[in-house]
Amino acid sequence: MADEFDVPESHPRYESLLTRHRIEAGVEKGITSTQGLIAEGRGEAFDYLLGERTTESADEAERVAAASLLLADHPVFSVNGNVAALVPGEIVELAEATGADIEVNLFNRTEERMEAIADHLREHGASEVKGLRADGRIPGLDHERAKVDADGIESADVVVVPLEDGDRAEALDSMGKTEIVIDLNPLSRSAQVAAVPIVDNILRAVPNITAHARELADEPASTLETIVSEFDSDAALAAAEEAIRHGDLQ
Ligand code: PTJ
Repeated sequence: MADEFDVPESHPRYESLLTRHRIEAGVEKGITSTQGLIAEGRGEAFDYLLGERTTESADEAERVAAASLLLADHPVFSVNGNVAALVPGEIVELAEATGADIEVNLFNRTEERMEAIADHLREHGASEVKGLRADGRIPGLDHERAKVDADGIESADVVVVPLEDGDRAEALDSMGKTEIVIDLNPLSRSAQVAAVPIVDNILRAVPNITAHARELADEPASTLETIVSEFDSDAALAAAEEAIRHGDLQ
């Protein structure tokens, strides 16, 4: 299939077709798991119901995420097989804009896939990719899924966990991390435990967090703290659910 994608941007389903193409290419390249195809289908259904747009409340959550990352002592962006296939270059830009580390963390961990994802991220400009050392642990998870880097996710104060499995999101929450979750399903456990749930397609969410981070970069800490403290995660989840259940489909 290679990397070419011939659909014109004017196509009404351009973004959804591009997403499918990237996920399929990710599977072929050994980056994305076959379960990732199923996760993609589920996300696509929610995105369709949302109107395939960034809602006002998601945009607000993305601004809060940017403020939270800028305030963090040690922010880390966690990357799985779907995330690496969908937004590799965009993650590198976000990491640069916020000073975050990038760490590969897989639900179905194999050394081959860890290496393939790290290589893929380096090809897209990442200078350092964590996760391969695996000298830290997330308590409460089985051995393979608990593996993290001691100087990465284990010691992070703020973690971005997109398209995350609910068990791991809960375990990270129990470790006291501030979690920023990107997930199109507002009812998923990951979104429910997040300090900052972002109900948006990762394709739109990551570049928008970066844009907010660039805009907020020179603001004093007090302004960023106000943005974070005024955020209501329950209201954000309720707004997303309302948009999905009762939004106008075009
Ligand atoms: O690469 P691995 O081994 O770490 O595995 C990754 C997957 C995604 C397969 C694994 O974490 C998994 O099974 O996840 P779940 O439990 O299916 O959850 C994925 C969530 O992401 C679901 O709630 C989907 O609705 C959501 N999702 C899927 N695609 C997108 C999305 N959210 C935002 N943007 C998307 N493009």
